[in-house]
Amino acid sequence: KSTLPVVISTWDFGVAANQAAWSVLKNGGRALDAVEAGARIPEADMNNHSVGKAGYPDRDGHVTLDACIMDEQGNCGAVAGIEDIDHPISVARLVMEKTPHVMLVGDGARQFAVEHGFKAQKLLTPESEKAWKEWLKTAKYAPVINSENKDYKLGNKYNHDTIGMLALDAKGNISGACTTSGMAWKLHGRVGDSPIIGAGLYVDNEVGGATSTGVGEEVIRNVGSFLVVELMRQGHSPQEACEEAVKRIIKKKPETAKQIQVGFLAINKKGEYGAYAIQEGFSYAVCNAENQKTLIKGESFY
Ligand code: SD4
Repeated sequence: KSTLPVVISTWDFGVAANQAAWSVLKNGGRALDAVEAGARIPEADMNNHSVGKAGYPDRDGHVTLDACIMDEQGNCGAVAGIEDIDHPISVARLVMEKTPHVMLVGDGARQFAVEHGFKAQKLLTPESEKAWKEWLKTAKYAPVINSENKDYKLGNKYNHDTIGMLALDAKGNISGACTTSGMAWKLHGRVGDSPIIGAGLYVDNEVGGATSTGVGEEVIRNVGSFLVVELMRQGHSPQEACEEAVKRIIKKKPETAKQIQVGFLAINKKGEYGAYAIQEGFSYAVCNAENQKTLIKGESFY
């Protein structure tokens, strides 16, 4: 488990994303470049309705995207509620590298992206629009545990959600990326955990990195990814740290936790990794020199 470089990412679609990250890592490339390249894959995937283009819209029909990125030096950048821009992870990186800020939101983020050469385009696809109109008939906002959970099968590429990715490069440096269209049918303006440093993603190059997926409100409440990294700092393995963070979420709101999904994924400096979720159905992908397309069924509390 300790071969470097290595890249891990959430859900089944992480397998394809890892391949793009691997093409950077295998040539001695930087973890930061790897996670950006990897996160762009589901962002561009038209069959993926939870990340980037073709993501499901909010209650009012706007596709609003959230993303963040963090490197081995503690540099970080994020965008939240950005519209019309298909690669929010790359905008987040530009916020990190070209501004003195960490996060841009809404119109400001969009404007910044356009100024840096991103093309404004409609992200709502006819298919997503149709699903939204279907939802409007009842307009019941109830987060599903895992999208299509009923039919959950490992290897079902589109069974979910946010992509969180963590890479450890040949030099031993860690970076992470997280990108999503957020919970489908959310209130306009709602921001989840995914663009929030410490919640959806955290990297500390002395210790390791962590990322999350699922109902962002519970992750924010517990500063989830930061918690996982701090637990690793205290000596826990990535697996133990993810388990402890999930248990913390359950302990704080046991009734809520029964109804929702939250999953954490973590890696440490040695390249050991682990994951844990509240509910079954979580999966993550691992890619290193020995095995490029590993997909692992995440353990869960329930
Ligand atoms: C959010 N964590 O916006 C993200 C989306 C997700 O299951 O992973 N949904 O809360």
